[in-house]
Amino acid sequence: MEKTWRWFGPNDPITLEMLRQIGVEGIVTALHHIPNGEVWSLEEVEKMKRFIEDRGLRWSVVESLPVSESIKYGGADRDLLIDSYKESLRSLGKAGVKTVCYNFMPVLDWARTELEYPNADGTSNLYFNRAEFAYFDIHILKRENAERDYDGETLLRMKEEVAPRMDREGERRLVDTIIVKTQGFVNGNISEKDLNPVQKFRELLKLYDGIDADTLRANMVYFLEAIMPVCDEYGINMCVHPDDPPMAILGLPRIVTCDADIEAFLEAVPNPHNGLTFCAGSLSAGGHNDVVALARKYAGRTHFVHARICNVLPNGDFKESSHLDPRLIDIVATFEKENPGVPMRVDHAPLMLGDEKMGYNAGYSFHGRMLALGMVSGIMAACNNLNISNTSNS
Ligand code: DNO
Repeated sequence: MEKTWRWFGPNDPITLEMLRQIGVEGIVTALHHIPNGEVWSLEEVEKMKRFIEDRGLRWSVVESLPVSESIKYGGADRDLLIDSYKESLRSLGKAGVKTVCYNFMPVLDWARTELEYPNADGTSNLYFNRAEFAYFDIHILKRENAERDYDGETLLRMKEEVAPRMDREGERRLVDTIIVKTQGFVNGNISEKDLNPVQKFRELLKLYDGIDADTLRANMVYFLEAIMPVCDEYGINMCVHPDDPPMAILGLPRIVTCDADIEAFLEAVPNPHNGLTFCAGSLSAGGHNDVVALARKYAGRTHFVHARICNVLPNGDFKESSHLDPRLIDIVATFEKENPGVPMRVDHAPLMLGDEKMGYNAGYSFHGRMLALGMVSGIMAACNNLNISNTSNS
């Protein structure tokens, strides 16, 4: 796999010069300064590409070219927004940047309740506490009938463990984590500048009143069919990011959560440019997914790999596991065998050795990711040098 790294542009405190020193080959980035829905001009794309190439690297993947909410819920202006999307794809195609990651998650991109969950060794990780999430949904967002979406055990834990320790500061922190810090830098719906993020979030949720999974799926197919001719013309590979976590949340439909979902969108638009971002971490956050088997099944339709993996606890909480988790070793071996040229980036590594003081975007530490990249590079080298490969499926 090509070793890539998510870099947030010229203002990222982690510089391209630093990345060259640690063995990064390709850059994953976006034109973060352009608001969602606006066209990425050829000039802007080329400027970013030059910036990267002048420093001895290449722009391998766009993460993300965001899909506007209106395209997802099928708003009146969706065709106009799809036209802008196609225009941005043309700019990327002309500049030769040909792998584009996006997602089709309504409103909320990825969800965590804690950004610095302490590990025994002094590092910290991202964590999803189901009972805290239920508290956010039921007591902060006050979503109608929200209780119905949680099992009895989670509701009990919310009442007995979470509610007694929640105060104004705890609630503020939860809101900040769930809808500001994890979202601000990835999807643009809510930013640090919003004074009342909860109210804004409620309004965003309302856009999806009456939109079920089938409608969302039809809207995704509509979008993909509209953009495929541009992808064919320029050889652009689209790769949808799985839903994180891979299940319906906050009453919103989610449609890239499991084997059947992946099969459905690949079959609905059977064009090789319609593919998957194999985010092992997102898929493994649902106990229903056998992520190792999914890698074997979909390696050929994968255009981009996110290397990380989660452990789901018996109560439904999940946390990031080590990049040396045996499942991840198996997945890396699969891709090295089945799709060796695919770009791969490590993801959601721990905060360690001073990372926590640097104000990095949540999940995007330097030392933690550097260590993770070292681990994954080691797995790759072992697979290739010792000729270890997954033979169980061949
Ligand atoms: C979180 C990321 C996601 C991802 C988008 C792709 O850390 O993996 O935000 O970039 O869903 O569109």
